[in-house]
Amino acid sequence: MRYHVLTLFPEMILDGLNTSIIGRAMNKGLIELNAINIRDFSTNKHMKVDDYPYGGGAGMVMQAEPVYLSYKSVADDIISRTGKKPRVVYLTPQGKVFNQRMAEEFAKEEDLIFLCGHYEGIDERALELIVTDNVSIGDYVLTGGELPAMVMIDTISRLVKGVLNNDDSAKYESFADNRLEYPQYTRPEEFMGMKVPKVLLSGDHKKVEQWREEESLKRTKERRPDLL
Ligand code: 6GU
Repeated sequence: MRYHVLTLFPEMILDGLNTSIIGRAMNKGLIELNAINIRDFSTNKHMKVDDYPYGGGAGMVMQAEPVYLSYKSVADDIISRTGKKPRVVYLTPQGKVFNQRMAEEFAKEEDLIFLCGHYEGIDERALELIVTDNVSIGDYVLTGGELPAMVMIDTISRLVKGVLNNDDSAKYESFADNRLEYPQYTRPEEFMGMKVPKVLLSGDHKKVEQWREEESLKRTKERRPDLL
């Protein structure tokens, strides 16, 4: 899986994803992360990438040209390498709300381009030319698309073969069956007077599995009844 992130803050993307499981996956070559600075494609002598909105109003709008040129710089390579146009995800609160099913769909791609906006958004003409998917990560407003892109990359990457240690752990975690995960415990057996549920110490795998299923369902009913 190759991710290409078009952004004004490439260091935010690279610094945010070089740790822990995703960092290890990059070192192992299972995923590749390419952060492209849109500002590098400004043709303005001051490296400007934004301007006032036509029609007036608050804030600045990212200009079409540097966004489009940054896209071309990666898309042309991808097309000549794979023979097909990559999906381009624009991170926007106006998009479809991201979920695990969408992550599974995106995980099938070889290359994904993420376009991160800032200020009051991006000139609609650039979006019209390049964007294939508008995606939001929830109903609240962030200052830019970088955190949402990182959220998507993290979620998609753990579905890529070899990224998680245990090949099975991707399947059995929250949302796999629209159920939340069961509670987990580790040593010691007693902490602040609280004991680990007896069944987990019993060594009876059948019983453990049954208990976990019950807890999973109980937790989902309590915390996320909307999933059932
Ligand atoms: Cl994708 N972008 C911004 N700016 N805010 C958001 C979002 C995206 N998803 C939820 N809020």
